[in-house]
Amino acid sequence: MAGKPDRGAAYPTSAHWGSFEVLVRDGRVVGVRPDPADPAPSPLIENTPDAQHHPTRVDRPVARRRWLERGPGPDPRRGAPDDEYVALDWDTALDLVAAELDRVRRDHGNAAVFGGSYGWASAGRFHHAQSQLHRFLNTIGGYTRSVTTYSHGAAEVLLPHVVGAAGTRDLLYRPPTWEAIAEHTDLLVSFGGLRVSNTWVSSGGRAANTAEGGMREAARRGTEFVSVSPLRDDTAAELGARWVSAAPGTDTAILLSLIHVLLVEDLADTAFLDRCTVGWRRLRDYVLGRTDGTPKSPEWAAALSGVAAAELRDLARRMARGRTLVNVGWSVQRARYGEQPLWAGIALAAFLGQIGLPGGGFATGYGSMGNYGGGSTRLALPRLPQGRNPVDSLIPVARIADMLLHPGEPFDFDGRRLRYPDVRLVYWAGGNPFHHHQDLARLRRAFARPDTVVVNETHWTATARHADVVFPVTTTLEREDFAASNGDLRLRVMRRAVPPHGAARDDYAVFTGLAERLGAAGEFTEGRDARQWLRHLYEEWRGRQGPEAGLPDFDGFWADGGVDIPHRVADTTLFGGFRADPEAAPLGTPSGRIELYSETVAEFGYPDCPGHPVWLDPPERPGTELARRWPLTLVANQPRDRLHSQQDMGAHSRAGKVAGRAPVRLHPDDAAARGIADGDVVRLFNDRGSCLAGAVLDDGVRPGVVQLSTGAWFDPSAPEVTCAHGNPNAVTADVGTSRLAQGCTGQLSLVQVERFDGVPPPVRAFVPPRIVERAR
Ligand SMILES: Nc1nc2c(c(=O)[nH]1)N[C@H]1C(S)=C(S)[C@@H](COP(=O)(O)OP(=O)(O)OC[C@H]3O[C@@H](n4cnc5c(=O)[nH]c(N)nc54)[C@H](O)[C@@H]3O)O[C@H]1N2
Ligand SMILES: Nc1nc2c(c(=O)[nH]1)N[C@H]1C(S)=C(S)[C@@H](COP(=O)(O)OP(=O)(O)OC[C@H]3O[C@@H](n4cnc5c(=O)[nH]c(N)nc54)[C@H](O)[C@@H]3O)O[C@H]1N2
Ligand SMILES: [Mo]
Repeated sequence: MAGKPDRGAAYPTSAHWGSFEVLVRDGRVVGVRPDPADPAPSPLIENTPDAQHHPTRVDRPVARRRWLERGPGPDPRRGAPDDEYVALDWDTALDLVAAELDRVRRDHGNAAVFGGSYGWASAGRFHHAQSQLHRFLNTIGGYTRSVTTYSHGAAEVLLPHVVGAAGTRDLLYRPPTWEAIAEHTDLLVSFGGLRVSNTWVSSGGRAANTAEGGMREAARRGTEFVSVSPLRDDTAAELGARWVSAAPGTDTAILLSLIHVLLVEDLADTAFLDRCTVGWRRLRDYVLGRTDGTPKSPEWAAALSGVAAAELRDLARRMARGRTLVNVGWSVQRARYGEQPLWAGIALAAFLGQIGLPGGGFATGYGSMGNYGGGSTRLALPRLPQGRNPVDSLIPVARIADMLLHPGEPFDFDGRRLRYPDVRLVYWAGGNPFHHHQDLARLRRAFARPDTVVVNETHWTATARHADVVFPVTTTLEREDFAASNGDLRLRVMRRAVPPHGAARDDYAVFTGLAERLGAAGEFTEGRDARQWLRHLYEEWRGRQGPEAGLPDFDGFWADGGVDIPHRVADTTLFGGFRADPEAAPLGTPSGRIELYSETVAEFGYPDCPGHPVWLDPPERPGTELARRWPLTLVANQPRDRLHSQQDMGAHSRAGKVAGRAPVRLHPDDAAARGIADGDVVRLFNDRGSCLAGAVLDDGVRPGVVQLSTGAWFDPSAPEVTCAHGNPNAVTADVGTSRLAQGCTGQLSLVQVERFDGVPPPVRAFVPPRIVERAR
């Protein structure tokens, strides 16, 4: 038969990777179509059809056989690849988990329930898994929570000391738009590049991907770009950026040397420094070597970074010539001593005297997320209220394994000495720690400790496979919601496109079921079903926008498929008001000024984060003792082909695999020295662990660097390697940025790479576990 094939009905939807339509036939997603309003749709949407109906979907509630038979308790076999699960009906599964929550809170107190549950879950303002979990746990007495993020944990803790809490919020959530950069910025120097694939993603999804076009437009209108990074393709070729290929982990040295040049060549803006900062003379003395005998000169930085001294000198002079923006990407702070490049970056912008000028100064996040530079939202978006957590126990998010392995032990965090709680029950919904955490072999030992692990999941991730009870939950395509991210252009309706997979229920239904059993249903649901919550959250948000916004009521919004978001802030000059009058508009720091020396931080007495930015030599860096055995620096950055571990089984993600494994890029010289050819299976290893990956030779990778992005589903099924599939967290180090922020340091570690000879073990990540029927 001629003519167009039947592509099915189209349903608009939103994911963190954009707004698009799914095409549905006979209750199945058969394709996707980009939103015509999106100027640069992300290819990540191509993963959705396969992921939606994949055999790894969890289709019914299950419990681990050993947990069912032996009862709650530590279990070193938790997560064993050959573990068996028993299928349960919903009532039985909910009864078991409710009883276990009750036992733990009664016998050990609510702090023994860890509900941090970090992760990205899915777009959608109501069915947000973490919000649902936190709200539920708050109705039953609270939980130990986690604070800060894997994304920019060092920034969240350090920056309030340097520019105050409001200044930190502005930096992270209200940066100048790409439009403002195009208008004002002569030179944008970005540490960590401006990776286009990272801008395909915004937390909560975005109506249109405007970042890619924004960068191009700035380049067209004359903004010049410099990309300091170990990878040439960290910045789009069309921007014509100068690539400064630097050894990873040495940005602080580079930044200090740029300040050095400004000082010795009399290019520093001392009037600005006097008026708007405190402590600059102390930093100056350190940079000039007066305090430690080591001038932080371009020659000094060149030896560490591999960037020629002449190039650094030239860069500093160029920066002082016009309107310059210093961007420190989040990757740069996701490493040991990650506080330092942020602080040094602000210091450089201050020595340039550019903070508070339109398109100038300091920023952190361009190229890290799609909505950064895409405007901001003045009034909070609709959000499920989470209630109040009466438990004050907390951990910095990336200290999860330490917490489970060291209950009762003290740790430092931002000037406080805290103790790890004795956690008995871990509940995860909407995150994948066996994707996101470092040193996964250690995390497996940590997950053996609690009595019970409960996971709500759409798919059989490695985290679900470390759970004692798994509740199958719906994907966004199986429920109704609406989506928007900070700075978004539109609040968009997400229609239900297909029926729930198997027996899957919404997270909301799971927690309603548990709340009913624990006598908290009234408080948790407030008598609303999901549709009524959507109406309620929308109307509450509409009320806050004021009548002048002219927003339709819920029925109108739902029928139209979305509304433009009012009160968007399209243009901001960071710290403009402060610069104009520091007395009248002080920052929220103790001095009211930008603190290039912080008395507060100095008094914490942390050798790994003293009172002003300093160069601290990380243990895992080329040239260090460890580098004799592990000579290559692994850059574990964000994957181009998906979001984190989500939809790794999708067509687009699969197409990027090499020999069925995650692609690892290395320089042809490093490959040749190891007898590695393009397409070979290779083994990355150090003392912590090992993983297999598929080699890709690329001279756009700095020699001495290998790049293996995160997100290949962790596969511990082969005894000879920690992960057969290529999850870099098999080899990364589980250590905080410093005692100040305790942020994630997964971006950089040292490894050796060798060709894997012999028959590589199969990848079993996408084979679901064995599930047996319950014996009667
Ligand atoms: N080595 C190294 N490690 C890193 C990083 C790095 O740079 N290097 N980066 C870190 C960063 S910045 C981040 S943000 C983290 C990301 O880590 P995560 O956010 O944990 O990664 P995701 O794969 O997005 O995990 C989300 C999980 O939620 C599930 N999910 C989706 N929708 C729903 C839902 O509606 N309900 C429920 N219950 N579950 C759902 C998905 O199936 C998926 O398993 O990784 C960190 N890890
Ligand atoms: N497609 C896609 N986009 C994403 C995500 C995803 O999973 N997939 N995740 C999202 C999330 S949660 C976050 S937090 C952001 C993260 O945003 P970023 O942290 O900015 O992203 P990364 O890709 O980890 O790192 C960007 C680049 O920094 C460079 N780099 C690494 N170490 C160093 C260093 O020491 N110095 C310098 N100068 N450069 C270095 C690497 O070459 C790397 O490619 O990305 C978001 N965007
Ligand atoms: Mo992140």
